[in-house]
Amino acid sequence: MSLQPIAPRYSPYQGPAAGWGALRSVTHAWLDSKQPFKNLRALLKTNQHGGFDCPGCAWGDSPHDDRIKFCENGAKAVNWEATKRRVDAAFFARYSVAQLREQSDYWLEYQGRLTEPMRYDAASDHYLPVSWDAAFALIAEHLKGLTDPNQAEFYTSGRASNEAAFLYQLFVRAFGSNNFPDCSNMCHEASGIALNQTVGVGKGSVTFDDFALADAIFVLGQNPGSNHPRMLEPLREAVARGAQVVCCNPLKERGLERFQHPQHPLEMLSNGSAATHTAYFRPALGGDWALLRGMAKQLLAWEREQPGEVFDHAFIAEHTQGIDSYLAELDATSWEAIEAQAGIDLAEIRQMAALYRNAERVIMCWAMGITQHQHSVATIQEIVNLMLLRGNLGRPGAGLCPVRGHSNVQGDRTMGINERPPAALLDALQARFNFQVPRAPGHNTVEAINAMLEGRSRVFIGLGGNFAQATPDSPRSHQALSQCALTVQISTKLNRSHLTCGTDALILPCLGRTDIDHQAGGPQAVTVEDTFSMIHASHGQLEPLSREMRSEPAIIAGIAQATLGRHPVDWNALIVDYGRIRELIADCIPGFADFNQRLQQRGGFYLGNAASTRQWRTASGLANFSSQPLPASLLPTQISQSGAQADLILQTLRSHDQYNTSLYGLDDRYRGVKGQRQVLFINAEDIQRLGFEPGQKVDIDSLWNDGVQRQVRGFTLLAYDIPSGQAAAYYPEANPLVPLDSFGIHSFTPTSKFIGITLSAHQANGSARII
Ligand SMILES: Nc1nc2c(c(=O)[nH]1)N[C@H]1C(S)=C(S)[C@@H](COP(=O)(O)OP(=O)(O)OC[C@H]3O[C@@H](n4cnc5c(=O)[nH]c(N)nc54)[C@H](O)[C@@H]3O)O[C@H]1N2
Ligand SMILES: Nc1nc2c(c(=O)[nH]1)N[C@H]1C(S)=C(S)[C@@H](COP(=O)(O)OP(=O)(O)OC[C@H]3O[C@@H](n4cnc5c(=O)[nH]c(N)nc54)[C@H](O)[C@@H]3O)O[C@H]1N2
Ligand SMILES: [Mo]
Repeated sequence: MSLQPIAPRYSPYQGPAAGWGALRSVTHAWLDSKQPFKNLRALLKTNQHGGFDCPGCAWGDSPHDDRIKFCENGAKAVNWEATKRRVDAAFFARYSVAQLREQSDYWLEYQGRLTEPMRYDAASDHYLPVSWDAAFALIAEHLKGLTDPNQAEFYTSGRASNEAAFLYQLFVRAFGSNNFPDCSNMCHEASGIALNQTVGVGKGSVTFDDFALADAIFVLGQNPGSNHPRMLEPLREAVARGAQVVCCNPLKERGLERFQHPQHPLEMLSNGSAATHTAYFRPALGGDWALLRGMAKQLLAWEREQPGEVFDHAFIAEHTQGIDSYLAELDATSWEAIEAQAGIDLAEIRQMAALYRNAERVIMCWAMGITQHQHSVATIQEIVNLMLLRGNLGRPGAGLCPVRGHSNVQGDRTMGINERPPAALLDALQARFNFQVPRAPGHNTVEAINAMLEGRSRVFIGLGGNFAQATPDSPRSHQALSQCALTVQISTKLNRSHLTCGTDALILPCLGRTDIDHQAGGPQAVTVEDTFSMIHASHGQLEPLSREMRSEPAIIAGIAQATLGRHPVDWNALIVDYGRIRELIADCIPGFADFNQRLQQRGGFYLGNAASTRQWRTASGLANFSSQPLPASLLPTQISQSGAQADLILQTLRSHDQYNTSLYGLDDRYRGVKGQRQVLFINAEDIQRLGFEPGQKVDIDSLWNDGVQRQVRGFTLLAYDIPSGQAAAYYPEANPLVPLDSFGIHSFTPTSKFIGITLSAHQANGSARII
C-alpha cells in the first residue's frame, strides 16, 4: 500500500479554528476510512448515552446536554480506528520486519487494523500467525522463567478502559510487581504529584458546569484547538458573556484566538467566528513558574496597599497552612529574577495579576506546556498557591483543571495503574483478594527504559500505546526494547514498537472503543473517567473486522490465567460479563460502590473530589502553600556543563493531524504547514542570527553532558511567529533529541518542552533515520 506524497507547503492560516476547515477535513478522513456510512452512524453515537466514549481526548461534556457534539479531531480518531483496511497474516508475509522498519510512522498506521495474533520469527525476520493459546503460553513461560517478578515491565497507554486497567493491575500485583510505567509518566504526572501534595487529590477539582460560572479562565500551556477541540465552546461562551479568557502560550495558537462553531448554521453560512480569548501572553519556555510567582508577588503588594481587599483571609486561616513562609518567599524573590525567567515584562505580569484579582471566580487550566519541564511540579504548586491566596478552590466557578490527555488516562490511575501505589489501594486489594501484595515501588517510564537497557528487565508488555516512539531518546528506548527476551504489544494498529522488538515478540490485536465487544454474556460495555471525574459507559457500535481480535480484558485474562491459573480470581469467568469486574472494582476502589447500578444514570456519575468540597486529604489535613526559591537558571546544569552554547530552546508539540504518535496526515492546518513534518518553527530573526535562510534544511543536535550525540537531520526551517530564542518541532520526530536523563524534578517526566539545541547546515551524506 503506497501513500500519495503531498508537495510540502507552508503559508499562514487565516481562518478561525473549527468551522468549514474542520468539516472539510473530517469529510476527507471519513471517506478515507473506506466505510463512510458505517462510520457516520458511529460518529453520531460518539459520547452519546448508549454510544461509545470518544477515543480522542479526555475532555468531558455537559451531563445535561444531549446534543451531538461535533469535534473534528474526535471524528478523525473514530475514523482512524474504524478503518476497513487490515494488517493480517498476508500483510506480514509480504513485508519483513526490516522492510517495515524503513517505512514512516504514518505509513505503518495507515495500513489498517491488526486482525490476528502474530509471533516474531527471528530466522525469517517476519511475523507469523500464532494461536491465542500459544501466545498466552509463551508469555507465561517467559514470566515464570524470571528470577524476580520485577524483571518485567507492564506499560499502559491511557486508552485502556477501567475494566481492563483494573484486571491488568490485579494480574501484575498478583504476579508480584508494581512495575507500571505508563503514558501518564510522560504527561500529567507532575499535576498528580503537585495536587496530591498541596490539596490532597491528584485530579482536577472543577466540573464541566463550573466553566459557565467562572469570571476568568486561564489557559496555560495548552493548545485546545487541536487537542481538546470541545473545550473551545465553553471558552467562546465565556468570552461572549463577558468573562475573561486569559491565554498563556509562547505560540499564538489559532484555537485560542477565534472559533467558528460547526453547529451554529448562521455562523457557518456567514463564515463568522467568535473570539476564544480576551488576553494573550507569550512567556519563555519554562517561564510560567516565574510569571505565576510574579502575579502572586503583585497580589501581595496590592494586599499591603489595601489590607483585607485582595487575599481571602477567612479561607486562608481556616483551610491552609504555610502562608507565612510563602509570603516570605515572595518577598525574597526579586522582580529582576521574575522578569528574567518569565520572558514577558513586568507590565504584562501586572496585567495578568489584575485579570486574576478582578475575577471573583477563577479556573486555571493547564496541559503539556506546563507539565513537560524540569520545574513542572513547582510550577503547578505555584498555580495552587495563587489559587489559595484568593480561595479559588472548592466553590462554584472556581478551581484547578489539569486538562487530561488520553481518554481514560485519569481512570487508569484511579484503577491502580500506578508504580507508586498509595498504601490504601494495596491494603484494599490485599483484604479483598487475600494475597501478599507487593509493596516496593515499581518503575516509571524512565526507570523502565534504564532497567531494560541495563538488562535488569527482560520482558516488556504494552497495554496499548507506542512505547518506542512516545518515549524520549528514541535510539536508546528502541535499544531497550530490542534487548528484551520478550516484548508483547496489545494494539489496534501497527506501529514502531512492533518493529523494535525483543528476541521473542508478540502482536496481540485488540478491539478498540468503536468495536462491539461480544462475550458469552452478550455485548459488553466498558467504562471510562473523563477530566472532570465523570464515569460513564462506552458501548462499541461497529462489528469487529475479524473474529480473531479480542478485547483488552479478555487478553489480560488470557495472560493471567496462563501465568497464574485461577489465582487470585477465575480470570476467564470475569470476562463473561464485565459487570463482574465492576463488582470487584466496587469492592476495592473508593467512590465505586454500586458501580453497576450507578452506571445506568444518563451522563454517568460523578466520582467526587474531596478538594472541591474543601476537605483536604493531605498529611496536614489542610491545603498546603509551597515555598521554594525560583531556580538560579532555567537551563539545567547538564546543558551548561556540556561545553556548547545552546542556539535555541526547543519544545516538541503536536500538529493538528496527529494523535500522539498516530499521524492522521502530514498537515498542520492552523500553523499553515502542509505535507511535511520534519520542520523547525523558528523566528525569522533567529534564522538570520544563526546564519541560515528560511526554507533551508538543517541538522539539529541537542545538548547534554553525557557525551552522547543526539541528532535529527534534514529539518526545514520555517520562519514563524515564535518568541526569539525558542523553536518548536513535532513529536515524535524530535524525540531522539530528548535526553533520557532530562526529566522533571519529582515527576520523572521527560522535559519535552525544554531542550537545548544547536543547528548546523544539513549534511546530506549522513545516515538519515526514518522515525
Ligand atoms: N487531536 C489530538 N488530541 C489530543 C492529543 C493529540 O495528539 N491529538 N493528545 C492527547 C494527549 S495524550 C494530551 S497529553 C493532550 C496534549 O494537549 P496539549 O498540552 O495542548 O499538547 P501539545 O501539543 O503538547 O501542546 C502544548 C502547548 O503548550 C505550549 N507550550 C509549550 N511550552 C510551554 C511553556 O513553557 N509555557 C507555556 N505557557 N506554554 C508552553 C505549546 O506552544 C503548545 O501550544 O492532548 C490530548 N488530545
Ligand atoms: N517529545 C514528546 N514526547 C511525548 C510527548 C510530547 O509532547 N513530546 N507527549 C507525551 C504524552 S502527553 C503521552 S500521553 C505519550 C503517549 O504515549 P502512548 O500512549 O504510548 O502513545 P500513542 O501514540 O497514544 O499510542 C498509539 C498506539 O496505541 C495503540 N492503540 C490505539 N488505541 C488503542 C486501544 O484502544 N487499545 C490498545 N490496546 N491499543 C490502542 C495503537 O496501536 C497506536 O499505534 O507520549 C509522550 N511523549
Ligand atoms: Mo498525554
